Amino acid sequence: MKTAFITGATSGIGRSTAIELAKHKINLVICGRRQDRLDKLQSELQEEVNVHTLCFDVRDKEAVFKSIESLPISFDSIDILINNAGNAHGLSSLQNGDIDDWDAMIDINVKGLLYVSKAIIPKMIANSSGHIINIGSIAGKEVYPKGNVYCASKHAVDAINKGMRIDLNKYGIKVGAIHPGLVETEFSNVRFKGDDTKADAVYKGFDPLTPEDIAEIITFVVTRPYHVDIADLVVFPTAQANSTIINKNI
Ligand code: NDP
Ligand code: 8X3
Repeated sequence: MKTAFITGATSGIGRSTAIELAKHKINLVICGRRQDRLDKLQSELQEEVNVHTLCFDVRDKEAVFKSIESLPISFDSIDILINNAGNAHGLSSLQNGDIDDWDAMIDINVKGLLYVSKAIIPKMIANSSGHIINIGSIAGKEVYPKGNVYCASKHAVDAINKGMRIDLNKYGIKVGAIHPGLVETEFSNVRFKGDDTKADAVYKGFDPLTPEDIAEIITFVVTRPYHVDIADLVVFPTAQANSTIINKNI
């Protein structure tokens, strides 16, 4: 049985991916900062597969490496890494931007992804196999008004994804990114700092993607035969044409 390591499994896309991969009998290491949610998900899934929880902040370099080193032997060999933890913090013009929000987005979405990858890649190289899925965003392909630093962080994920694939290719490790458009999760609650009215408005008037939609796509990607590497995938809800054009009448 394979083992998948999922960051950001306490909510949204990461949580749904854990549920979907469990249906495919893939053992799980689920990560996040909220241990109560990790425990709940573990108890929901552990009848189907083996589940280990790791509670750490991806910004904390030392905690990332210590947590991953602490994995019991039965979870030590990671076949699939899903670099999903991330969020937007704020939506402001650059001149009005909050420096703490910038730090959070760069530290979590970019540096956190790198730390986790750095801790896991040596195990994949030693096994000459592995599959890394980086969750980017349409914000990594386009820049939209007031998206500045979040878009920059996701453009960085796009570049890191491409760089990883070049560097890991010779070890037989697959690398690919999935770039969703609007997915209804806790993403906008985090972006708008708990303002549910603002968050809900983002998904009103059209059918957004669900986290299950993305989880099914991730599952499709990681269950392809070895010779198939889905390298880069943009996924929109049908009502969305690009990062700014959303048909709210359909
Ligand atoms: P959610 O807010 O629902 O989930 C975010 C997850 O990331 C949570 O499990 C959270 O766990 C984890 N996380 C956030 N900060 C940290 C941190 N410092 N350390 C460890 N874990 C952290 O949002 P989504 O599911 O939507 O987001 C998942 C990914 O998808 C993100 O990378 C996001 O940028 C991307 N994305 C989302 C889109 C959307 O429209 N929703 C579209 C395109 C991309 P905890 O708080 O427990 O630490
Ligand atoms: C999340 C999608 O358009 O809100 O990455 O930035 S968007």
